[in-house]
Amino acid sequence: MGSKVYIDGKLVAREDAKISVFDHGLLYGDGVFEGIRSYGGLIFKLSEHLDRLFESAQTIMLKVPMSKKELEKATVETLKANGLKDAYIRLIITRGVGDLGLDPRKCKKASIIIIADKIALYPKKFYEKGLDLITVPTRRNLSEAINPQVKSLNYLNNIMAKMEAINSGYEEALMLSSEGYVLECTGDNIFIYTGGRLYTPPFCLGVLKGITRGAVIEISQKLKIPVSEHVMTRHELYNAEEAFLTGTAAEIIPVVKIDGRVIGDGKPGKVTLKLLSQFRKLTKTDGVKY
Ligand code: PXG
Repeated sequence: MGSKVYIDGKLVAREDAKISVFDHGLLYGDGVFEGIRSYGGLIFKLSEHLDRLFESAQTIMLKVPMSKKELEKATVETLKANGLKDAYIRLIITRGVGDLGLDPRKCKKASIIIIADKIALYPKKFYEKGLDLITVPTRRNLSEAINPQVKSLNYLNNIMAKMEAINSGYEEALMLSSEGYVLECTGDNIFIYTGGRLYTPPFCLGVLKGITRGAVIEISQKLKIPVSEHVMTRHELYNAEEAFLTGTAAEIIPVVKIDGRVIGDGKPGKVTLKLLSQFRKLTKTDGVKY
């Protein structure tokens, strides 16, 4: 059985999964998306992802031509059609077909695309040895311009940051706000652990409302580790006992060096590893079954 992609109510073969060159998703990055995972036939935090998708759409004034319930059904249908139990799911809503002008009123109907594929896991060494981050010159988008809380199809800000990290010989970039506060990485939120407490930047500074970030906060509360959403400069990061990233693809990745400063003892931290093992337990038991 070949793989199938869901486009506007139909499951089509991967080779035939095509959209118009006049779709404003392509022409202008006008649309929103989600990256979701399923683990052993359980879709992790699906309702949280659908809520975020609809919030992103509401902010960019894009009407999703389906209810959350219908989208959930379509996602399950796509996973089943692909025979995948462990998958990476990409849910995309584009503004739809318009003309060569910006005017979104020309786009009569948004398009819904659901791609389910095998998850490309990060190399094991990231988890065993930890990541080495570098701060990049490109600052995170201003909330007043393209709000980072909107998971839009325009990811150039993050791609530029990723490119700068790669050009400097690093795998991942630390992104700051225009004022120099710590925000997030190119596709992951950041946490530090210091003095018995976890700290992560608040949404209002301009970071994505990570679903994994939320799950880590939930786990920390169960483990009685206090968590604060806190404005931080790099000074706090450089002097943290532990640091880690959270994201759907990454889960929890330890950070052992930032801009040449060794974090803690330079090895993945104990609290970080504890959170990772609890997170992996959660993914095995929590989710929408299909
Ligand atoms: N910040 C940003 C900017 C993101 O794009 C996260 C944080 C983590 O959010 P979740 O909800 O996943 O915990 C993201 C999401 C990739 C990839 O290929 C990653 C994301 C989006 C698209 C692709 O690594 N990250």
